[in-house]
Amino acid sequence: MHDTLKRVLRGAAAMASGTALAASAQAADATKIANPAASWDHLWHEVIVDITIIGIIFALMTAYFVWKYRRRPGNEVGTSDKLSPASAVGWVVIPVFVFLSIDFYTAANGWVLWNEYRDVPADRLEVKLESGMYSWDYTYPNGVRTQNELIVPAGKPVMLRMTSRDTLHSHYIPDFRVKEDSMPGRVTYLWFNPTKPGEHIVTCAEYCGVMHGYMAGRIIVKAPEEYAAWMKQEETRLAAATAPAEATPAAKPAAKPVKKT
Ligand SMILES: [Cu+2]
Repeated sequence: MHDTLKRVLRGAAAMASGTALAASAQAADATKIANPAASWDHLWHEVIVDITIIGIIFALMTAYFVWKYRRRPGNEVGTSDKLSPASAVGWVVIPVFVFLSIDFYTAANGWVLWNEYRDVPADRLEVKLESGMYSWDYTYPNGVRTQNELIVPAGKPVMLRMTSRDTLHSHYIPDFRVKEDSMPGRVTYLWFNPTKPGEHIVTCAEYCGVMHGYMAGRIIVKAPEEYAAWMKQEETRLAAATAPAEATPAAKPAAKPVKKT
């Protein structure tokens, strides 16, 4: 509870002043969240608890009033007390403050988490992503490229720096609770922390054309040693493909340009 209170206060401060935001972005301390998926889930559960409590209060109040003001035999005519202006205002203002405070609480928590999420851990694997109709094209720091399949090691945060070669797309990885638009002329980013080997779906979350629904990919998380072996193999393949032409004098010139994917 103490932690939550601190988060809310920080959120309120951040909402109150843009300079607080800038200061927190420049803070020297390391990334505050290790696993965005867990943090977003935590926020989601908070929202669920909030709206469940509000929902139960409303349901009980409704049931009570339905019972209290039920129709009586003999078409009884009720009498009502006159509401003073002060209590009329009170009946409006107090519930509004109670429910708005819950909204602000949730909004402040979301704000804090978003700011923390924008800080990416320094020990990350950074991969470039170019999206296009209709594929996800990943380029690793060493030049290795993959299409519609991002292979990453378990236990290391992964950051995607994204752009688009045609229109607006949105790289969505539901399992990791992260989604970010990729668009022409701008570089955006997202990050996630795959903790154990497995496969996860990638899907385009922004309608981008007639084949939008087929723009699916996969994140394949491998154990670190398996990832290293895969990467070594890809590096060898890349080196062979980009070897200088004079190294193989017998090779015929390519008939047509190799189409990059
Ligand atoms: Cu798309």
